[in-house]
Parts: sequence; structure tokens; C-alpha cells
Amino acid sequence: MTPQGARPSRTADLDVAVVGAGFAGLYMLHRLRGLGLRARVFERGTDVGGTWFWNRYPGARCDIESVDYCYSFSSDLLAEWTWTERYATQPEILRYLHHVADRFGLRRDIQLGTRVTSLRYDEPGARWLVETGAGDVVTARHCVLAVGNLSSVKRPDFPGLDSFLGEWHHTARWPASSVDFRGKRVGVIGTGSTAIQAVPQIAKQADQVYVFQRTPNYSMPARNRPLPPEELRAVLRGYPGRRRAAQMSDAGVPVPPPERSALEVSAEERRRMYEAGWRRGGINALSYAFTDFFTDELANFTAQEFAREKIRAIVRDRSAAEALCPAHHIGTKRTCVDTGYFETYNAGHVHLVDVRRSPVTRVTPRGLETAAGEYPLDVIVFAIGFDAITGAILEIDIRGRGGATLAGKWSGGPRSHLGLCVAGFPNLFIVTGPGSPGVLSNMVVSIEQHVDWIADCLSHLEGRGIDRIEASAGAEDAWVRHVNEIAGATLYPRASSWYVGANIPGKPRVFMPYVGGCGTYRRECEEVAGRGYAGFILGGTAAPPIAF
Ligand code: NA7
Repeated sequence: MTPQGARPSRTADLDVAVVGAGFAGLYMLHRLRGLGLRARVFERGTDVGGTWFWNRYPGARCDIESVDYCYSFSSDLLAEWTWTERYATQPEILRYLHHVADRFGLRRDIQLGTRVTSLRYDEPGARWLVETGAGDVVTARHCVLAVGNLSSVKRPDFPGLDSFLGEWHHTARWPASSVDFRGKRVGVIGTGSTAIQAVPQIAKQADQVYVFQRTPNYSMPARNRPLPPEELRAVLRGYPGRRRAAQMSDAGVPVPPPERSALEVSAEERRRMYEAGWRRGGINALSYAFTDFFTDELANFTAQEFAREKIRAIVRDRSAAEALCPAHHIGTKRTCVDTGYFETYNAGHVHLVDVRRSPVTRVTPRGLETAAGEYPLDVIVFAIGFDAITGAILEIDIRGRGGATLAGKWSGGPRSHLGLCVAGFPNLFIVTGPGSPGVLSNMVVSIEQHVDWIADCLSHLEGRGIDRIEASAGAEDAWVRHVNEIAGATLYPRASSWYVGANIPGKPRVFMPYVGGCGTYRRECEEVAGRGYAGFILGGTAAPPIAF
């Protein structure tokens, strides 16, 4: 945020332009400052926070424990912030990010309310031209995309929406003032993580709630609870070890890896393990029980059956319980974490509407129409998700060497080296991009790793007077092959998930994240850097043109 009254320069020549002021952009700015580089962050929201700025819907809460879903780069910051619950709410996380922005004096280099519309690489000048929605063009030697994986909103395109006489909201564009559901008939479209968090909260207020479900999802109990100060203090005392364990784990959380196959233990032992996980709760409640959860159909089936049994035991209405039972391989679509979601269907005013059987046909002035009839509604809540992972990147018109567009290059699916850099797009870095563990991991652990890698890389270049870095086409091909190969050995690519772009019509079906785990990935990145940025072309301006 620029000081009041001052306008940011419209033509600045920056060392680094950063897009996005969420967890990634804030830490990136802090690191760049530490290197003495002139950096500016462009943020389309009217305040910092990224995902946590936009997703203010009732019940919004992190599904990673708060003591792990936070920065670790400053021990002072760790010591001075008090998390109050096992899983932090959206307002608490947003307060934390405001605190970080203020504490490290970041706001003066953050330009809020500014959408970056295009990034064009000027080869002769070795600069990125950063164009904003206001028509300003700033130049920068390097660009960092810190735009988030779940920030390009899937817009509701139901016919008739304009005619609706009630109010409607997308969960990821929730108004800052709270929405009053009291005495109202509310329709919620979608049953992903967002809806599963929001429905129990909406049901506390609304007169009637209709949940329009196309595909049921698995959800684990959060077992959320207050975090007593003494427990937080104990966690902080062992924090370096805890964080290191998270960094070297698969999912970026400090949970010991499983040791046995689900198929090598007796049915009783399996049940005991799943019950223990269910009692503990959380996103990994079942997935951390056995080694072959994500890779073996039979092993996965045992966890599916356990989760379905739980749903049947909670939901009293037989037909609602069956309709809520998912059929896909558990874990291959992001597992949800809830507080009282399935229990909510036992309340007389909460109704499940199967829109797989009877699809939504249109919005009417009075409500929502499905093939089975009309549902009169006062409020419609669209919890329909995002153009995930690549969406926010491709919302920007990015043109690299020779004017080649990133959209064109990625028309068959995203291609990158390490999820960090793209051949043909010099001096452009992506934080938690496709091809990195990103959404399969604790985002903050992955963000810190990427930001540190990028900062170290820039320091390496600056120290040697090197003005340019670009992923080589060969290294990129090899990485994309590797990412696909290891994903192919799991059950993940078989699901119609946003991990493969299945929720966006026309999006290429490619499994985008790296499934090898945070620890393995970190070692790969460290090795590349340690070998003088192997797989990257450093310096010079005469790299051969490449055809996309
Ligand atoms: P998700 O997980 O993409 O869920 C979106 C939900 O909306 C899902 O149940 C969809 O059903 C449903 N949907 C989308 N379009 C429609 C239409 N046209 N008709 C009916 N239902 C529809 O998004 P979330 O926001 O819940 O969660 C995203 C991530 O954010 C989450 O995993 C956390 O990491 C945070 P479908 O499955 O496509 O049949």
C-alpha cells in the first residue's frame, strides 16, 4: 500500500514485480527487500491476504492445523502470534497476514486494488513489461507470480441468474458485511470443501436450507478445539524440529509416514487404525494410516468403505445417507474437513437435492429450477469452486520470448521445470505452480520453500552479474515426464477432480501437481540449485528460439 496521498510511480523500473499479496507475495517481498532489490507487489484485492481476503463465507477455516499453517521464517513472529484454535478461522488468518504486513513494513511496496492484466517480455531490453488494469506499464527485470492456486473463481453461468429476485453470492467473493440468513430459504450449490464448511453454519440461521449436490465428497471430522496457551508454548519449544519434519514429509505436515500396507494387516487391525484416525480427525485422518492409500485400489477401497460406514451411521434418513456416500477413490479429490456437516442433514430444515439425477436447468426469479421442479429461494450460495492451479496465471496475458503466449504453450496442459519456471519465459518465476506439490501440501510450507529458492536464485544471479535465467526446454520436458509418470503410478489421475482440470469445460485433462511429496521435491530443488541451476540457461540473450 502506498502512503496515503502518494501515487505509485506508473513507469517504475523495478528489479522484481510480484503479482499477488497472499502468503506467497508477502513473504516474497520480505525476502526481496532483504536482498536489497527494488520490488513491488501488485494485488487486485483491496487489502492483503489472498485466499483469506476473498473467502469470507460462513465457516471458512483452514484444514491444516494453525501451528503448521503459518510462516516459520521469523522466530519472533512465531513467538508473538497466538493461535487460538486447532484450525484457524478465516478472520484469524487474515488478522495474522495483516499483522505480518504491518510488522515487516511491507505495505509501502504493495499496490492494492491493482490487477495485472499482461506481462510481456521485452527481449532487447531484458525486461518484463507489467501492464495493470489502470493502463500503467511498469518494467521489471524479474517477475514472480504469487497468484495462488485457488483464486480464479468459477463463475456461475446458470441461465436466468440475472432474473433472480433474491440475493446470490459466490463463496469466494463473499461480501465484507455478513449475509443475514435468518428466516430465509437458502440454496447452496456445490458440495466441495467450501460448502461442507458453510452448510452447517448457514443451517444455524436459515429457515430452510437446500443443498444441491452433484457429486458427494468424503469428509473427515475436524475435531476442532481451542488451543490452550500452554499447548501452543510446548509446540513452539519444539518448533524447529516440527517444521523440519513438515518440510521433509509428503504433505507438509509433521505426521510420521505410514509403514504398512492396508492389505497386510487383519481387518480388525485396519479398523483400529481407521478408527484412531477418525477420532484424531483432520484431512489425513485415514490417508496416513497405510502406505498404499493413494496407490492401490483395494487398499483405498477399505478406507472408502470405512468413510461410507461413518456417513451411514451419522445420517438418519436412509436415502439421504446413501446419496451422501461418495463412490470415487478416497483422497483422489481433495478430502474435506468438517464440523458437523453430515449431522446437519438430521435437522428437519436441511434438505439434500440430487442434481446429478435432476440437473439444475435454470435460475428463475423465485428460485432454482431442476429437472424435478422449482425450489423457491431467498438466497443462493454458489460454492462451485475455482479454475484451479493454472486459472489465475492464465488470466494474465503472458508473452515470453518471440511474443509466444503462455496460454498457447499450455494449451495441452501446463509445462514447467520444477513448477517454478517455464522454457521461453525468462526471469519469470511461479510460486507453487503446476508441477510442484502445491495444493497436495500444506501451502505455507511449500510457499516458504519456493520463495526461499527464488530468493536464493536471484541472489546467485545478482552476485555474478547474470541478468537472465530460463528453464531449458530439455529440463522442462524431463520434469513434465517425471511429474506425469509418478502421478500415473497413483489413483489420483483417475478422478474427475480440479487437480486434473475436470471441473472446467474445455480445460485440458492433465494431472497438475507433483505427487512425489514435499521432502523429495525439496531435495530435487536443492540439488538443481547446488549444481549451479542445472536445467536452466543462465545469462546471455541469445538462447535459441523454441517452438511451442
Ligand atoms: P470444489 O471442490 O471444486 O467444489 C465445487 C462443488 O461445486 C462441487 O461439489 C461441484 O460438483 C459443484 N458444482 C460446480 N459446478 C456445478 C454445477 N454447475 N452444478 C452443480 N454443482 C456444481 O470447490 P470448493 O470451493 O468447495 O473447494 C476448493 C478448494 O478450496 C478446496 O479443496 C480447499 O482446498 C479449498 P462436481 O464435483 O463438479 O460434480
